[in-house]
This record gives sequence, C-alpha cells and structure tokens, in this order.
Amino acid sequence: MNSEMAPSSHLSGSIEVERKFVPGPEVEKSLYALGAELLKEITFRDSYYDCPDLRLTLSDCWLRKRGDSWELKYPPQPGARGLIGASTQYLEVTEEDKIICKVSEVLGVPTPPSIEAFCLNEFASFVTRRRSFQLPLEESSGTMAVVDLDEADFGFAVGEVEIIVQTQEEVQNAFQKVEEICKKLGVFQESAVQGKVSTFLQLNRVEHYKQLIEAHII
Ligand code: V4E
Repeated sequence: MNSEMAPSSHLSGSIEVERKFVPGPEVEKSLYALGAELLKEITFRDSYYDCPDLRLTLSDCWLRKRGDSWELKYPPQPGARGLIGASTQYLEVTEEDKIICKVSEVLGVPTPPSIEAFCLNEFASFVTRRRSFQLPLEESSGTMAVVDLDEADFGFAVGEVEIIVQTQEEVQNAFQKVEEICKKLGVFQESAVQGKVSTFLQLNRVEHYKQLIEAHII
C-alpha cells in the first residue's frame, strides 16, 4: 500500500462525511433562514466505471469521471463500510497516480500507466444540475457544511449535507453535525436516502443493483 494512503490520522485525501435527504419544497427557504449562501450552480456529467465482475463497486470503490477529471471514492479504513447508519464516510482521491494505485490494489493487478489502461466498463452515466449552498457551522471554528441540491437528468432529485474532515477522529462529530443540520432543515429521516448512482442502477441495471444490495454496499 502507498504510504500516503495509510488509514487513520494521516490520510492524504479528505474524508467526506455526508447525509442524503429528499429535498422538499421548503428546503431552500430553510437554508436561507439558517444563514446559508448559494455558492454555485453547476452542471456536470458523471460516468462510473467497473470491471465486468463488479469487483470495484462490490468493494465499495467508486471510480468516476466528472467532466474531464477522474475521481475515486472509497471507505477511509480498510474493511470498513462507507455507509454507516444513514450517513456515509468516503475518502475522495483525485490524483491519477493515487487512483491507479488504489484501483490496482482492489483489483489485485499490476499498476498500469493510465486509468484508461484498466479497460473498465462504464456502468452509469448521467448529467446533474447542482445548486451548492454554504452553511456556517454554529460554534464558528470557520468550518462550513455544504448542502447540495441535485437534479439528475433521469428525473431524480436528491439533497445532501456534507462536511469535510481531515482525520478519522473527526468523523463521529461530523456524523452528528450532518444529522443536526438535516433536522434543522426539516429533511431528517432515520433510514438512508438513496443517491443518484443507486437510483440509476435500480432503474437501468437491476442485476448490478441487486448484487450491491446483497453485499450491503448500498
Ligand atoms: C459513494 C457511493 C457512490 C458514488 C457516488 O457518491 P455520491 O456521494 O452519492 O455522489 P455525488 O454526486 O453526490 O458525489 P459528490 O459530488 O458529493 O462527491 S454510489 C454509492 N455510494 C455508496 C453510498 C451508499 N452506500 N449509501 C449512500 C446513502 N450514498 C452512497
């Protein structure tokens, strides 16, 4: 394992702690009432990749191309799950050499010269229109939460509250915070809300979806 990818306190990437929600008609009003600011409105295409035996996603590793950039999300500790209760924790890596290193490790193959050289299959591709809001966290350490309101081009809308932390020790506190924010926004629900990829698979790739459910990945 690349030492920069070692788990625990000295992670190279940031850990994204997120909780998804069903965006009701009042959510934007609630965001502004809590002091949120609209950060940006963007549109992007995500294309997700795996091998034919689905070894990446069945290992909870999510390789995507967002626009022209590769991104890999995976649980911050080996053997851990990304989905904890109804919230998630994932490391997001964007440097191509680190992505190649991690994907090679998960697939058990030698490191190729490029991500394309893995010859993976695209299993999902869709366009998202996103409105991102910045929400100051109360105890004013300068930390922010980001709330995204997403509309995917296959007719699916989802929201998420996200806090970025740098160490595993901060994750538990961030789980509590994203939960509190969902409650304040009036969008809290106990059970996990399905995201865009899971919904895309449920609609378009039922066998892949079933395998992920059976493996308790989604
Ligand atoms: C991690 C993951 C998947 C990849 C897509 O991640 P997600 O955060 O849903 O996408 P998006 O577009 O919001 O990314 P961002 O812009 O925040 O980086 S697909 C499935 N998973 C795992 C997963 C899970 N098991 N349960 C839930 C509720 N979400 C994700």
